[in-house]
Amino acid sequence: MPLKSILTGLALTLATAVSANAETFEIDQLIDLNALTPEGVYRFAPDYLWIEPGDSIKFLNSTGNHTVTAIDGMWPDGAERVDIEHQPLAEVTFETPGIYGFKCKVHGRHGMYALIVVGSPDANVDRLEMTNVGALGQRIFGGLLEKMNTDAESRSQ
Ligand SMILES: [Cu+2]
Repeated sequence: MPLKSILTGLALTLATAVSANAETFEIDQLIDLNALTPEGVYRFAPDYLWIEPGDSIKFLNSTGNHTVTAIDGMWPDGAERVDIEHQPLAEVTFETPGIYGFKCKVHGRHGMYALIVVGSPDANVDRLEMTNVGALGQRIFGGLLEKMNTDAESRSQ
């Protein structure tokens, strides 16, 4: 077999392997009147995920009052912004590594925020600006970034 076709075959095998490993996750949007804390009432579930480049997330229930919206200052350079409204299901594939901050435009003031890490936080961890989320948002993102740091430590071992 000529070398070129061997290499082409290898490249195809690798591409297939990468896409075969891509995973799809789900994030639901809830109004939970039985929640124990005010910020638990309106929430993304889960509100934190670490995924790999090429993975996808299905955002559920952006109907009625919920949105899935990129937060200015908490988004990697070059990554397409997300702004989902009035859709029962929207699937987004994430390719650009970094930290992604999300809010619900309607319930952000009640603490409806989420944090997603794609691959590694390094791209924008030193440039996160949380000036747009208020004191409650900063407290919530503080907790989510702690989860991220714990994950980063366990992944580096
Ligand atoms: Cu909402």
